[in-house]
Amino acid sequence: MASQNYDLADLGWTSFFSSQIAVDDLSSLVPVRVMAVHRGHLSVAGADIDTSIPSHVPENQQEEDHPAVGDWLLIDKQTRRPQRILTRLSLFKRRAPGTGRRLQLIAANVDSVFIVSSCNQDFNIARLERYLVLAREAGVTPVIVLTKADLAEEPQDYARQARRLQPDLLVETVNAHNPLSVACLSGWCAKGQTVAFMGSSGVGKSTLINTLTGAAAIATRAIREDDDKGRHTTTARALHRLEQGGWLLDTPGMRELQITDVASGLEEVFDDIVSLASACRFSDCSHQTEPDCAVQAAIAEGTLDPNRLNRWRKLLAEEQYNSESLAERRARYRAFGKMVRSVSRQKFGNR
Ligand SMILES: Nc1nc2c(ncn2[C@@H]2O[C@H](COP(=O)(O)OP(=O)(O)OP(=O)(O)O)[C@@H](O)[C@H]2O)c(=O)[nH]1
Ligand SMILES: [Mg+2]
Ligand SMILES: [Zn+2]
Repeated sequence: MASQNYDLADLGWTSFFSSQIAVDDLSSLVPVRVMAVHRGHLSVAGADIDTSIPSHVPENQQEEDHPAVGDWLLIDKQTRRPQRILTRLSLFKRRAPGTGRRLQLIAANVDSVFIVSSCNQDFNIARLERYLVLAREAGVTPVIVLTKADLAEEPQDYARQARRLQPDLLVETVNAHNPLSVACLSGWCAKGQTVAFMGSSGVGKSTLINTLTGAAAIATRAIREDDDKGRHTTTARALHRLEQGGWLLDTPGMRELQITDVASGLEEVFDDIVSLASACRFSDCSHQTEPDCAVQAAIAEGTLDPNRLNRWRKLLAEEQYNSESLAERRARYRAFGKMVRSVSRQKFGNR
């Protein structure tokens, strides 16, 4: 980040954060915003502060207690050690891929999110729904940004499909290289506002940020795209400053976005199915073969797409699996083991 003197309001500081600090705190502590998270250190900015501090986190700390990009921290004026993370206005997180499947923080204190996809084979309704669930859960306004409109025959076909996902959903099609084309996005990037960019690798997140900031500051993928399959051009999460005062948060494309703790986000994005389900005869209807199932009735009438029902089922199952604590999962397995033992006892008798 270019070294400049911002005041706290420039950085997105509001009464939501100032109300969390006591007068006593301010004698020894000072608020800073996390601009970028690197291995072992954090770039932070505050009033007359633009520096790098160690990101040492005490052991046994929950993942959510780690600083994420966008966080507001109170740091010690003398030692510069982080003392406290202020309560977040919003938080994006996912279940990291791989064996540990630990929680991974993506961004904090974001006001809106640009869900970026391209008008080509990257366009995928299920993936858009997944990001939408995350945004609604975080209470952040989503805007679907469809890039590479200049390369598509009928970019409006993609926009139409995206708009069908939710009533009132904001959808823009752009050529990410063209400043006039991306001008439609500047409304979300006003002073003190933070916009996160999310979407698969290669869709043009960094290109969009370069065009919006008017600088070719961030590396974007070179032209020979096919050679680069699966390689991420952006590797860190960092905030970039806009001339007009907003903050753009670039993130690396995520190959796997496992959702967790998003029950209410799911209900919002799929509220059509949820409200149908409330009219089913059985409150625990599985919407498969039960009589008087309002969901199956809507499918029969052609008002609900069966694929949408399947996508909802899949996300719901994933959400439940990922959100279950280890203790809950053990209890479930134990109960299952007990049930199996009792069934085999009834069947075969106690031998
Ligand atoms: N013609 C055209 N090319 C685009 C557009 N948007 C992005 N590109 C190109 O697509 C490639 C990938 O863009 P990037 O901005 O690096 O993609 P990214 O989303 O930041 O990718 P990661 O950092 O890997 O997550 C680059 O070669 C861009 O020039 C667009 O709207 N039109
Ligand atoms: Mg990038
Ligand atoms: Zn039903």
